[in-house]
Amino acid sequence: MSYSSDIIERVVRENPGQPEFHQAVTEVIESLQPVITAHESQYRREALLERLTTPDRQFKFRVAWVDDKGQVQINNGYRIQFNNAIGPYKGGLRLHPSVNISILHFLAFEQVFKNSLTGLPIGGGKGGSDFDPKGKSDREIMAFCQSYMNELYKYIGPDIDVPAGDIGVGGREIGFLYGQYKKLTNRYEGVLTGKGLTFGGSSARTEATGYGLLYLTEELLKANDSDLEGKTIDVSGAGNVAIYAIEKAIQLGAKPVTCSDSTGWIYDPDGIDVALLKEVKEVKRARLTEYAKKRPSATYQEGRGVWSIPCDIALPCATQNELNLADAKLLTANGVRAVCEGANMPTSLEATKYLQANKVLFVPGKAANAGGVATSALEMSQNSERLSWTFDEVDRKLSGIMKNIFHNLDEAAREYGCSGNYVAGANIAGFLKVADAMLAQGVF
Ligand code: NDP
Ligand code: 2IT
Repeated sequence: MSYSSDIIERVVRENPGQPEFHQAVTEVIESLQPVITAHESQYRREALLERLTTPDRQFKFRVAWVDDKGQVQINNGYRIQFNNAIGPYKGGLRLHPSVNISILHFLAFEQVFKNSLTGLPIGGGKGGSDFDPKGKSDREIMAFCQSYMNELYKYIGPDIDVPAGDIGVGGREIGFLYGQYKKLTNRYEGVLTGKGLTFGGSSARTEATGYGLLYLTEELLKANDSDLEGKTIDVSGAGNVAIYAIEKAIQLGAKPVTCSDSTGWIYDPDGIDVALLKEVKEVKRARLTEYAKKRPSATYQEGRGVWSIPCDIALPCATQNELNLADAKLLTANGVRAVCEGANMPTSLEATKYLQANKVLFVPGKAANAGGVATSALEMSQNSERLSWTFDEVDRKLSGIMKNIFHNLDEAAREYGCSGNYVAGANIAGFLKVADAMLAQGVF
């Protein structure tokens, strides 16, 4: 059996019942084939891929908190420290009822390659809880965040592990988490990113993932003799990534016409009104039905359906496996030119293969959404030098980083004989740096 198949089989055996983790590992290991073939005997002897697919350590703990009725509630809290070969563990915290060890393993594993692609010195980690923030009061959110940090603070630090936001974790939650870390440790330091601008946060971190997605998409189109001007875009999601992807797409001359949340979706042929979307989602924390009520050109439908709207570019920005084979076929039949992932692994393996086989330009999340964590790394730099940079300074750096990422993965794909396969390019470029650092640092 090949070394690659051995590794995939081992991960499945060692991590039963973890389909998302198996999916992420399969995608990466299959596309690393040309590199593995070239170094097979060394990698086998060093057990490099076994080590790369096994987290350094992981924590699971009880999170108890009191709800507004005085009832004690219990959730599972997690933090996975996957790999710190090139820098301190870095990655978001997800609060969603679906959170489990499979989802966190996949996210932390992907984060290792993504963080490497940014060119900045950050390793990979991820954490979170099955706590559901929907419908909770601010006090309940604070009670949960404080209790979660009561355990998490033991494992993190500005040179150890630096968490940030993800699904269900934005500025409000990071503020509560930071306050509790400070209370417990009596230290004022850059242990979390995505902080408020008055206490060490970076300008443009809120916008960074969505803006970065569009900077990369623009570069991808440029390299393929096209641009964003006048292009119709399908976006899914209506959270942090989706909102700022829509905002930047409009600024760059494109027309995003859809967005979605977990209960329904909007089609707005006049183009999404991003100010209204922010008001509904960021200020009122309401459902998308509120958007449709205030916007005569928009229609709202229950369930899922954004990929049925013909478009030039699709940007999945909600969650994993939200774009399946049937969606990929429909998008292709409707003439889609490019799919760039704003979310982590939103496209199923079958859908990815179908899009690639049908010559749709496809950039995986670990490259396309790396602007968020890259800007988090810029926040760490600012915290270390106890200075803060202007919005324009950060935004310029972000744009440069995203362009570099695209060219690095484009070149890696060419070098290894799979030109235009940006999945392989991203995995190879991300992997080589981490592999080199692991081999240089010896066996552990
Ligand atoms: P948010 O919590 O801000 O928004 C998530 C959006 O996706 C919401 O509109 C949510 O709807 C919708 N959604 C639909 N179905 C689901 C589901 N099954 N599970 C969770 N959400 C669902 O999260 P972000 O925008 O921050 O994250 C979106 C994606 O981008 C995730 O895959 C995340 O890992 C990834 N990402 C985020 C980065 C960041 O900096 N925030 C950086 C890089 C990647 P509803 O409101 O109804 O729940
Ligand atoms: O998936 C991701 O890259 C994030 N949620 C952002 C992580 C970070 O540390 O900013």
